[in-house]
Amino acid sequence: MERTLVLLKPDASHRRLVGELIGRFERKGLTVVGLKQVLASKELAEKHYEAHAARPFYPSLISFLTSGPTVALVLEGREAVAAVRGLMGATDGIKSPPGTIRGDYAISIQNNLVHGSDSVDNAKVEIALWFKAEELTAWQTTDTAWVAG
Ligand code: IDP
Ligand code: MG
Repeated sequence: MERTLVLLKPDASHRRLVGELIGRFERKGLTVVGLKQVLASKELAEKHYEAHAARPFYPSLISFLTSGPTVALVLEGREAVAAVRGLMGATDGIKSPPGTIRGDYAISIQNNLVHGSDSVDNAKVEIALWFKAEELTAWQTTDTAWVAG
């Protein structure tokens, strides 16, 4: 089954939306196989967003990701990468449609509450960056067989 990395970024913690956002992913049908609260170091934040290192907003983005606790999750399910990206919506909260997490809760481009891996390959790299193998739980919900492959 496919896995993806989700980060509830520090604005989710500051705005006390962590439970609400985890609930959205659970209600969709995704399974939590990893979950922890992390106060990201500058090094971890820089590595996570290294693809954006040349962008003008990069220094601000690193300050943001280190400005409070991040809740990191590994979610599993059928097409988990696409499922999470759909629930997140567009990067800019204003352009993200209502019904998506960013469309419902974000007005900012930078402070947009959630990160989700954008491909299966990147998910593998990002999961390894944020989690040790022993922090992940291999398990299946009783309704797993109801979801066609
Ligand atoms: P994504 O999170 O929707 O995949 P990316 O383009 O990968 O968006 O950008 C990573 C993160 O960088 C965004 O989630 C957002 O926090 C921040 N970001 C992206 N573009 C801008 C911008 O133009 N100004 C400020 N921050 C930005
Ligand atoms: Mg991205």
